[in-house]
Amino acid sequence: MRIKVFTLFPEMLRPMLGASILGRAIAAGLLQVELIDIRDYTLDKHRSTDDYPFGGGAGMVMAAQPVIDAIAANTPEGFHGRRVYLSPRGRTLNQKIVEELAREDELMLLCGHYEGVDQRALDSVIDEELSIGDYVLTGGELGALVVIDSVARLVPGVLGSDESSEDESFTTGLLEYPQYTRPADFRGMQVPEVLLGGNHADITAWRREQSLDLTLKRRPELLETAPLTDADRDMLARLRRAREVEAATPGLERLDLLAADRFPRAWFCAFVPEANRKAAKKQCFSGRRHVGYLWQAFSMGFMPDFAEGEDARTAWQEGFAEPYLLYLPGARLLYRVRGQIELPEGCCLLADAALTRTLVHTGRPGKGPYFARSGKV
Ligand code: 4G1
Repeated sequence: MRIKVFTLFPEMLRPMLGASILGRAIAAGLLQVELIDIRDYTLDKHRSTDDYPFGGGAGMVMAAQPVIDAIAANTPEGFHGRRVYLSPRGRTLNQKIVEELAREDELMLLCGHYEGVDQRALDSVIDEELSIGDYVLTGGELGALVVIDSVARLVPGVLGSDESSEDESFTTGLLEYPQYTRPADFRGMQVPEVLLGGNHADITAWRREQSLDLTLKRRPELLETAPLTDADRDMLARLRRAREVEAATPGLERLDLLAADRFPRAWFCAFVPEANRKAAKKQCFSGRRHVGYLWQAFSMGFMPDFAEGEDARTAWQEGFAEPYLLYLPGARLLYRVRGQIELPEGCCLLADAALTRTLVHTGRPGKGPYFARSGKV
C-alpha cells in the first residue's frame, strides 16, 4: 500500500509513522507513506499558501495553486487510487470504509488547515471527502493519521501473528470483553476467576456474555446488526431482564450467567438430601422449565427442616446473615445482595452464601414462602 499525504505540516505526522506497528510496517516496506509539503509548491514570492476568503469572514483559506501543483507534481503518471480530502463535511469514517480503502493499491490524503481549501482545488483533484468525527480540529493531519493507521493494520503482514485483525469488535459486531493480564491479584483487585481456571468453554461463554452485556449497555444499536446465535439471543434476553431488575431494585450485585446456570444444581444438592434427589429431580427438574418449579421441592416435602408462611419468614430472619444470594428462576439470574431490598416480582429464591438456609417466594398467592435449612447444618 502506497499513501501520499499532502500537508502544510509534514512534521506533525512523522513521529507517528516512525513508531510501533506503523514504523515497523514502513521499515519492512509493507507500507509506503510519502509526506509532501504543500509549501514546496507555492509560486508566491513570500512562500505563502493561504489568503483571505473572498466575501469576507474570519480566518484564511488554503489557495488552490500550491495544492493542485503539489498533487500534479507527485502524480506524474496520473493517480489510480482514491484521492481523499480529510474534512468535517465528509462521510464519517467507519470500519467498512476502512476496508474499502485498504483494497486500493494507492491512496492520496489531503489535509486542510485554517478555514479549509479553495473549493476549486477540491473540485479538480479530490474524489471523496472523509471525516474522522464531529468535532473541530486545527487541521486534517490527525484525520490522515487515523486513516493511515486503520488502513495499515488491514494490509497483509502489518500485524504480527499475535495481533490479529479479526475477532475484534467490528468483526463480531459487538464491543470487546474485558481483558486482564498478570498479576491475578493487583492491589486487591482480582481477575475474574473463570479466566484463571483454564476451562475454555467456560471462558468463551463468559467472554461472550461480557461482550453482549457491554454492548447492551453502551451500544445497543450494534445488536441490531451483529451476527447472533441462538445461545447469544438467550443470553441477551436474560441480560435485558437483568437490566430491568437492577433498575427497579437497587443494591443487587449480579453474578455472571455461568454462575447463575450452576446455581440451581448446587442449591438442589445442598438442600435436597441424597435420598430424595432422584424423586425430587423427576418432579421439579424435568426439562427446560424446571427453573420455574424450584419451589415444588418444598411443597412436595423433599426438604428437611421445612417451614411455610410466616414461620418461614421468621426462620429465615433468625441468624440472618449478609450478604446472601438471590436467584430468579424465570430469568435465570443470580445476585449477591447486601442489605434490605424490595424483592422482584415473581418466583425468587434467597440463600445464604454458604447454602445452609434458603427462603423461596413462589410468586403465587397462597403458596409459600417456604424455608429450609440444608442437610449440612
Ligand atoms: C465545521 C473534524 C468545521 C474536523 C464543523 C473531523 C468541524 C478532517 C477533519 C470543523 C476536520 C466541524 C475531521 C473544523 C478538519 C479545515 C482545517 C477543516 C481543519 C478543519 C464539526 C477545521 N476529519 N477541520 N474545521 O474542524 O479538517 O478529517
